[in-house]
Amino acid sequence: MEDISVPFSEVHYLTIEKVGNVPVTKGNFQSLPAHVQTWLAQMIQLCTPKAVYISDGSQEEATIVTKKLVDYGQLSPLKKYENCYICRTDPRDVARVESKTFIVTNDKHSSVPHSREGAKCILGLWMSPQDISKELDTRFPGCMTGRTLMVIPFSMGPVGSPLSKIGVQVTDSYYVLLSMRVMTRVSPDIWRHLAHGEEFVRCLHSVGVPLPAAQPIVNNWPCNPEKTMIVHFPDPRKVMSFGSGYGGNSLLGKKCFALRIAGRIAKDEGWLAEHMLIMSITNPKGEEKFIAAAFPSACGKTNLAMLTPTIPGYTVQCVGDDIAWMRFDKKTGELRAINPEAGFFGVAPGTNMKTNPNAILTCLKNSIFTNVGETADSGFYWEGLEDETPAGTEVTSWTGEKYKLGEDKTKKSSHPNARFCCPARQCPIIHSRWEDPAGVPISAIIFGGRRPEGVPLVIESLNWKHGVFLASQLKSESTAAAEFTGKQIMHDPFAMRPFVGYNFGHYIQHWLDFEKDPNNKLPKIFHVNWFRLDENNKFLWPGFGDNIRVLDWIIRRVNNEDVADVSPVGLLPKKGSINLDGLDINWEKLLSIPKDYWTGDIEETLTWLDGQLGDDLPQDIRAEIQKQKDRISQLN
Ligand code: TSX
Ligand code: MN
Repeated sequence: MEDISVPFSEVHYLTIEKVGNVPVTKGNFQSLPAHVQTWLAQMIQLCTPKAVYISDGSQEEATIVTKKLVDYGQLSPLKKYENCYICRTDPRDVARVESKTFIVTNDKHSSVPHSREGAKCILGLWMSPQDISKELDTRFPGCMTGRTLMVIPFSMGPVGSPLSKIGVQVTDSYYVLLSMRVMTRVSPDIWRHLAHGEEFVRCLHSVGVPLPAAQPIVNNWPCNPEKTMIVHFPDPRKVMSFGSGYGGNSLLGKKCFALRIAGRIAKDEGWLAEHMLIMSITNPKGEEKFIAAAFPSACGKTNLAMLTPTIPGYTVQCVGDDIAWMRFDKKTGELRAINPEAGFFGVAPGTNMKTNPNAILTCLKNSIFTNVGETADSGFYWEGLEDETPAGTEVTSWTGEKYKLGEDKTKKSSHPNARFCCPARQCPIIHSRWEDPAGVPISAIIFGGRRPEGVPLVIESLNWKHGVFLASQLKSESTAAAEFTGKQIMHDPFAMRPFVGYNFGHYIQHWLDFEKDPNNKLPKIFHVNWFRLDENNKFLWPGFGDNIRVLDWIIRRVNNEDVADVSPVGLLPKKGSINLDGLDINWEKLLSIPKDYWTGDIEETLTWLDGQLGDDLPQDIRAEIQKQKDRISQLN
């Protein structure tokens, strides 16, 4: 199979720049900062590409690369929209692979907690530097043979903001180049910000298929599933990812950098890198508040980030849908947040003009769709779009199967983890300050889970420590995005279980420590559950746009309105304090705290946290658990 690389072929061979014996087909290697050159030269020597290409992130570049990928057959245009493309992957490469995601440090317990014997730690995988070296030595040497090594300079966060961080990704995937352009800020300006030897996160990625390929390439999607491995080195701020071209495995700015590596940097520097959306809510009085919210997968985080309120007079604006970098302002004490990303990489199935019109409107141009279906008129299609697509429409599924909508209900158009990748600036409700280098001030932090039983619509924490406890015991009915299937309630503390780059006990302690600085204006912490069921398995809460009613109550609490009552599990809304106009809600069932359920749940939480974290579970959290136990025992 031919390499599709080297967009610029008409170069004068005699004048072409070389690194070692490898030609540079775009960009000027010698002009890069010296410490970047040093690292790149090592990567080039390791991966032995046939050419080096320095990306400038421009539209011209994207147009050329896109055409190459269309000619190769990895992308095809969705002609119904402007500059949109569909991509179908090798069906073996469709999601993040947690079992192959490692954190490497000299000391095991700076990466993972001292789990109790017999408890399998699911809060990160550690490997020793010696063992990982052996693994990497069987993968990276020569891995780009016959391919082009691309160099992508990017910023997480607005270029030049004091809250932003710089990375450079090396990759042999053009799909990654195009996606990184959407999800991060790729620009030659980055080089100026590294001109004085400034730190950057070193990201190396290879699909792991040197040419000629040893094995058949499926769907024109080179990957190496047997050897996939995503490796983090938090101390030297490095990521090495091999074998997968998909999402979080390959767009290294996102989960690898902005959560795992940045989380560790944040611990060292005294800030927070969290799996949170950022949104603003303006009430009918014109008062605006920003909130951050963390949910495990399959809870509709992107839908909440772009909510369309059902009650008049409220406005929601979106700052980000996945990651928040936050720090307490030294002067004012406010918690200020930026969205380090520049795009949305959202789960497509379930997204439609009812559940999330703003997401649909965001991805009608300049977007890439991966593992979705395609309609005969060259549009996208996925499960959830039934009501917006005429029955009888012919669909080609992500696996290439053709069928007519409505004829065979067992046919699936899309992989459950199919994604849209679109620029955030196209979102109709993107906040005017979404790229404010100073960030936005956060008034409340919300945690949520998919909890079919026992857990009320909303709980306010009693105080900061109790809030950190609420986040530590976060659980949710399981997800489509990870490799776990079946309906189980899984622990996902802080919605960070797959994304923490260091010892989870230290992570919880880091959160607790923010209380120690009296200058910090600590936001109130809440827990929400849109997913409680009644005895007939019917949702007790309409969710979606009606969630504004809960957000409104949360903002009242931020303003210290007297609308909450103390309960053993936290503060609950007083009856009548949530606007339920026009809804038919069973308040008692939605807000009840059944003693049996909570008695069992707190016991299970303690067992789980103690098993996972052992002596790394902070004493403050043990104390919160004991206090909550005592309060629950007094329930009727
Ligand atoms: O995203 C969701 N949100 C948050 C929206 C801002 N979903 C979809 C979850 C999968 C990603 C929800 N599903 C929400 C919700 O608040 N609530 C539910 C559960 C639900 C589903 C359908 C109905 C009601 C609740 N519809 C009817 O009862 C008609
Ligand atoms: Mn996420």
